[in-house]
Amino acid sequence: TQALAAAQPHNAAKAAEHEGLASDGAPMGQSVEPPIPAAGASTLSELNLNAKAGEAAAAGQDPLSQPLQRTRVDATGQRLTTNQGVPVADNQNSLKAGARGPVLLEDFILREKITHFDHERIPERIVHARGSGAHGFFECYEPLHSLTMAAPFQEAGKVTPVFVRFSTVAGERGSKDTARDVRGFAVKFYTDEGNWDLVGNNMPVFFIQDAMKFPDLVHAVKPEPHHGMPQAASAHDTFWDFVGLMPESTHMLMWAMSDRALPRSYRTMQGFGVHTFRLVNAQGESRFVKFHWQPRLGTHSLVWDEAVKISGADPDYHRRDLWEAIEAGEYPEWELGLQVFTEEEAQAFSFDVLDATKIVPEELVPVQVVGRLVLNRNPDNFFAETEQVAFCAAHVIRGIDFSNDPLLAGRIHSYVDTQISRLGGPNFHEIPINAPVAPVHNNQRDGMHRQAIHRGRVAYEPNSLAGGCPFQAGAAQGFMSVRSRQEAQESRDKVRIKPEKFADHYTQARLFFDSQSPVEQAHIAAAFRFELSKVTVPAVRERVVASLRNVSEELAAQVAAGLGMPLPAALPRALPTPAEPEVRHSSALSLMARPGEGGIRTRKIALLVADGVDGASLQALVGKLFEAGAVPRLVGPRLGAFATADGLTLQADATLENSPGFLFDALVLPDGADGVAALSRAGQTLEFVKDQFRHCKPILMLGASHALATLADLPPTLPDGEPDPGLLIGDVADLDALADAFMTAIARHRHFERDQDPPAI
Ligand code: HDE
Repeated sequence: TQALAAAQPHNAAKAAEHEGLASDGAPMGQSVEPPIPAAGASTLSELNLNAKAGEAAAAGQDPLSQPLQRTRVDATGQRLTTNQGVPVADNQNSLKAGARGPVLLEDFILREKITHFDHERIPERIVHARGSGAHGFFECYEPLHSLTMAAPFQEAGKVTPVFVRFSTVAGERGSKDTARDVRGFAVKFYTDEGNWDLVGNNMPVFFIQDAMKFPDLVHAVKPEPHHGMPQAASAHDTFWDFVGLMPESTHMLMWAMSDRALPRSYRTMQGFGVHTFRLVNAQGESRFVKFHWQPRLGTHSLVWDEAVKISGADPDYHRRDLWEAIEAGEYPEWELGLQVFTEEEAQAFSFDVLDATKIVPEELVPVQVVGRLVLNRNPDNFFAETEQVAFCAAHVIRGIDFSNDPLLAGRIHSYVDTQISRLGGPNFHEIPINAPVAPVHNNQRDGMHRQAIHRGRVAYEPNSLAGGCPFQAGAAQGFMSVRSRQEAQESRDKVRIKPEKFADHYTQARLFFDSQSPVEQAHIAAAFRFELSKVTVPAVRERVVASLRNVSEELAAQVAAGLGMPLPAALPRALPTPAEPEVRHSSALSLMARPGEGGIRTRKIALLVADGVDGASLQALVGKLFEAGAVPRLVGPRLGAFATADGLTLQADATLENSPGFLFDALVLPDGADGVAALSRAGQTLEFVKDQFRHCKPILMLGASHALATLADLPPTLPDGEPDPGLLIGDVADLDALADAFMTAIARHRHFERDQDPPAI
């Protein structure tokens, strides 16, 4: 991984920069001396030897495509200047006529500073405003020549730089990370044949089938327009009113109400391209494809009560998690999987592959793993990179093509269009984070914020004055003029209708629900109950429950009971007798199906500390957890040093106040009667223990700390009388065995055997 990391154009200088060694790296300060004009200069501006003309760009080179290094600014050792490079002597006082006199209009330094500040904000994204990004690379496992010409898949071991942005959908830019929401999973591949953006989500289906409905969907889920509430939440009348009237959203609602809407981390969620795309090979043969990202760490989610609490204590929970993992060298990793199938196979499916509310079950078309994605560098600057990155569903490269999915068609239009207002004009492709590493040559010119300085007098094609350049790539270069062979043409009458199979709104919703483990099903029912309990209009609640009867009678009954309402009649179906599905149970749809590679790397573990605890056992545990790659933290009633019963001094890393229990994946309660008594005097300790228990996380109680279990009213066994495998109680004499059992319990993530609704604690 490190060798590959070093090979990345965006990464090469990172280590040196951090150590301040970037001598030939980022220019110090903003201004860079222009190079001497090239010998043999031939244009007018080159001949007049004006130093500003610079060297002619190397043939075929896009001056904008150099690694981001070219735009990095480092002020170390530099003096303060204005934007014009004029040194600023005093950055504290404006220019006045006398010490107590009026500020002078001529103070261009003050005016420049304030004016720039006044314009610092740009519009946030219409959707997916809240997000976090990172750099990395995609590595291909095997060449896929028979499937596609796409550049990243042409050689085993080929590495393509990427920038990835994860996001929530509904909330504004400053909203919390742990909202119940779909997550965006957008990947920009800087391939040597141009940028390819795979702009996906962490759920493989969508709420609607046709782009025509997207503005309606977004207006319904965003804060209600009259009072601007609620923020980053779908639990309100307008959202449920809309989806209740759009039965096609039912399948996506099952995903959105599942724990997938509450990822533990961006690092532990899957990603999906959602639409059916095409792969096209050098012969122009195309096959359909669905894209899947599978996290190496496995899939893991929060529970709702925990997500709500985290949103208060750390609204940046996912952003921080991604940042810290990368800074620690624990590079997040996913494998790319493809489901490839032919046009003929698709014709025979019981569902329509052009319908973005349908999946292709993995049991029907297996997922073939073709490469891996590694995120190994945090951005230098949030605004310049994460905020200004512009993904676009229309950015495909040769070898990748669209299907006729009508939702995708709208996206092909929308992204470029929205960037023009968000990023202030048509030249946003020149912003460093968006500039391809492949050369860019065309006759598009000018416009707001143009940076490239195009040479010569020809800006049209065909031309003879510039030798016909830039010339059409054409078939001779292997770029086909027919992008992909299409299926047999259907009737091309102009119609505003849907294909027949789009009308089956429930078969796959049922497949999803039936494929969940009992605890996941219970969480789905609880999520519907919670969301609908926030709806104030009873008819809206009823319509949704009526629709759920078409998915699962059991689910509908549970939700109705939870809302204290009688079960309404089932909603009439658009298609009374849908086609028999090929797959009725797909274990791949359960989060439990992907436990990951095991181990406890990067899990955050709290060890409570106070004066009088047993120090040696805590120290030993910290060492073991650290060795296993976890992140142990000593949490005390305050910061600073604590004197342990056995004469050690332990420093707290965090406090019960600034780092509540729900921010950790597991908890250790220490031995030492005095220490336990001190901890129990702080009210937060019992909340800490209760939250850990309620969220089904592992707890290790050493010696005297068992008293805290009693104080917190923890049930001594599971509801069925069996011992709780996530609750480890023992004496420090058995520390080694306890530590091993604890780490095994942490590796399991949660101990849902203990999950009860309503919670016992
Ligand atoms: Fe998007 N979507 N979308 N979307 N989408 C945007 O583009 C749109 C859809 C997705 O981190 C916008 O740059 C339409 C599906 C992600 O910057 C906008 C339709 C999927 C991101 C837009 C959809 C997505 C966006 C807002 C229905 C999963 C964040 C700002 C036809 C496959 C990218 C922007 C980032 C962002 C339009 C539906 C994923 C308005 C019209 C389905 C991950 O252009």
